[in-house]
Amino acid sequence: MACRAARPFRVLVDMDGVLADFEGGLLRGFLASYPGDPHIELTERRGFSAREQYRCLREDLGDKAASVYESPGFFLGLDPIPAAIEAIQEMVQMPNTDVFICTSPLRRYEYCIPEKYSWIEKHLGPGFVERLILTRDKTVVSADLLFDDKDVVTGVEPNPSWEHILFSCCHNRHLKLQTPQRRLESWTDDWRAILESKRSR
Ligand code: DGP
Ligand code: MG
Repeated sequence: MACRAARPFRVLVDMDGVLADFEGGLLRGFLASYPGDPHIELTERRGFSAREQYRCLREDLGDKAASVYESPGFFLGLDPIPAAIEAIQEMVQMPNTDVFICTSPLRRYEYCIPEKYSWIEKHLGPGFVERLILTRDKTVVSADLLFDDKDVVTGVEPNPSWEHILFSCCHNRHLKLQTPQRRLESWTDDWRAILESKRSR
């Protein structure tokens, strides 16, 4: 019987909150568009949905927050998360390692989707565009690791193949993890050790 070689180690890296600073861009855009309204400082952000937290602050603010990230230019204009570009460039060079960027588009996708492609090309180069996976359900994508700032990543697959590493972001910093869930504080932290420990399991 023919033996199949083991496939390369596969890593999924989320985009918003992990590579691209969605929260910083939202606050900057909100302050520029609605200077007279109350806003939520990044240190006060709680929960994945900024729209929901703004709505709780005042009913009309949820839609105003959404209008910021649904505007043309929002996704393309996001700053990279510190050290993210360097980390992903290094990760992709690692032997026996496949890296993909796995991100969920907005339901109102008309600006979001093309701008996500353009952002990757702008910050990581045209070759990286081949690595972009857009899906509303990350559980159906198979991999060894998923770096993602969303505290709970769910979908139709109850047992995703990847281990979710929670990437720290203003909205999840206060959360206490359930063991054995692991966290990466930033791209200057030891992400290489996480890959190595998973590889050797
Ligand atoms: P992820 O791939 O998990 O990083 O998801 C990012 C997507 O979620 C991106 O399209 C923006 C969207 N998103 C982020 N915050 C909110 C929010 O407060 N409300 C809604 N509806 N979408 C949000
Ligand atoms: Mg994210």
